[in-house]
Amino acid sequence: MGIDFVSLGEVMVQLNPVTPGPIRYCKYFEVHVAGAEANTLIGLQRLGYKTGLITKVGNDEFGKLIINTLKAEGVDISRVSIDDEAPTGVYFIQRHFPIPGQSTVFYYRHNSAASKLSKDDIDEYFITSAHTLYLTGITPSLSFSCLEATEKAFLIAKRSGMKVIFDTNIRMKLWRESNRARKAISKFLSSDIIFTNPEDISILFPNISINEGARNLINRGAKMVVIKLGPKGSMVLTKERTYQLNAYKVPFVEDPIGAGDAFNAAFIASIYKGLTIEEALENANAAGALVVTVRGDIEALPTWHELEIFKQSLKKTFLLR
Ligand code: KDG
Repeated sequence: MGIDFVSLGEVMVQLNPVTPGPIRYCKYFEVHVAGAEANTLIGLQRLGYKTGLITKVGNDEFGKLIINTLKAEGVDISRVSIDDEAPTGVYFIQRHFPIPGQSTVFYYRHNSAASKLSKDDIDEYFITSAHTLYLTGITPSLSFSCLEATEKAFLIAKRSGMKVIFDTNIRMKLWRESNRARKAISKFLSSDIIFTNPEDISILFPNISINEGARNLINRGAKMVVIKLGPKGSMVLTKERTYQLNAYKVPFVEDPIGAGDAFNAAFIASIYKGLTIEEALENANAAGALVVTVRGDIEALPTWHELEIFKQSLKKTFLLR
């Protein structure tokens, strides 16, 4: 079948206000399609890889929009199913309020079609047709059946010798209690590459320092632990050493949501292309920086050529890293 990366997770319609500020005053909203796993897969598509997604959408207009979008981006949609009972998930974004430069999400996804994903949707043949399984901590938080589906995909991949990449992506609005998040996410920490951030590490390892927590992840078998520090840049830990790179400084922030997924796609694509960890971090920081300058998670995901133009343009101006 020839796909490189396979994933499972919810894709939603994102309603992003044209104006910043408290959402109750926002009159006009743009419609975007987004979801952590789909964002990264689309990022990988733009960087030349073939991807496939297992998901469920409602039998509604938003579901049709999501299918059309995934298809247009080249993602294999043969395992996207339609649930006749439950609706497609939706979320709203509030931008630049109460913290300028930051966004807040409001989910309308409880009992959504994707939350009904279950073990039965995990097709072993489809999973093993890829060389890498990409998962995030969002899918297991959606429902018990989603947790079971994620575990099944993980076990199939591990058993068949595939690579597994996992982003901890702890969304406390979904987990509600850190104990629940910790218990579920711990099941996936023997992945080959782990993407995370200091907040997630402190939820996973509450009584130790961030550095020790990150080291714990290496001790559990991860070959690389990639720590995203937002505007402060990013780090990679391997068994042998630590790498760190400052972020690109962009002239303005439109909406930072989705930057982490863009970062992941560029990092993964760079490593799989044989680039060094330093080069991968630079590309990942660049892709993340680009995405914060545009509303929507997938629109500004760059191609290799666009990444180069972006990096060169920032190097040429006084907005140095
Ligand atoms: O990483 C960006 C995602 O968080 C956003 O698109 C919404 O998938 C989403 C989620 O579950 O929070």
